Amino acid sequence: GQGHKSYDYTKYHTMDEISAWMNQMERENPDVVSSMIYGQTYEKRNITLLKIGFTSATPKKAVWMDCGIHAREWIAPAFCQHFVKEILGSYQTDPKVKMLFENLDFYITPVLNMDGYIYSWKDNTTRLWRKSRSPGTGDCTCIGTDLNRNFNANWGKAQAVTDFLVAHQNKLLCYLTIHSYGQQILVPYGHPNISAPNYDELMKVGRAAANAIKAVHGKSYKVGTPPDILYAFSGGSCDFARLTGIPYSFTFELRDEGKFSFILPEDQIQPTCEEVYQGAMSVINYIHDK
Ligand code: ING
Ligand code: ZN
Repeated sequence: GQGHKSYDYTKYHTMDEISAWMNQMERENPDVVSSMIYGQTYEKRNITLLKIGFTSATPKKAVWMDCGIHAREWIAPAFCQHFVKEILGSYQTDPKVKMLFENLDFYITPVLNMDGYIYSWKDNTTRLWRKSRSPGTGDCTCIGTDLNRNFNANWGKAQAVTDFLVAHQNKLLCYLTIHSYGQQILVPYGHPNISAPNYDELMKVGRAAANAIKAVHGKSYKVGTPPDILYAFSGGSCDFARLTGIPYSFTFELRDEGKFSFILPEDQIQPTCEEVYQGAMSVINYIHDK
């Protein structure tokens, strides 16, 4: 029941390495980890999540986490891997994590936009790729769909997640989607004219997470809706999750504030993951205890 010792969590990894790592997590932790394929990318890769928790005779509530909706945000998949490593390394000794494993299932997708992620690793000219690799629609001959603008659109290329969230909406308590950069915790909605029924509570939980983050390495993460602290937009996964009925839905924008932007140096992987782990756990412990 330990995270793999020799995997280097302080480096960015290729899709092949991450896929091998996922297999390894499952192999080494068969009692608490199972993988599930829930869709296919445009280039026919299997979109796979890790389901983590104790098996239970009674239905459990669940927490969703996806990383790597946007290809160039390499710190996001690195965070998902760090998070999995941490919970697998501590559930046997840390009573709080053990309790989470008893009462919740984690559904974690380390790289959602696999095609885009692989493309962003190709060479220097593709490193800043954001979108998927599917052809555009209509007149557009360009390649790529922005997966964080296509939730709740019928032709949406984010269909695999949409279907999963709808199919599991009754058990999902919490939706976390990990992006970079900007150091923000975003709460629904991205649309400027609507607000979530539990907006006040979402802000309270978000602020507690930001405080937990700040306590680790002193970094400030802003909390608010996208129109309030970033920009208005529609079709985001965080909005879709909240509209579907998942009560706690957050977008985490990890480091930095713009100095290195998407090309966050590898020496910031570990501190970023340490602080955001505490932020995510602050949210998860709140919804668990509530
Ligand atoms: N940022 C998000 C984006 O999709 C965002 C910001 C998140 C806006 C949620 C609205 C809602 O543009 C990144 N870095 O992708
Ligand atoms: Zn993003």
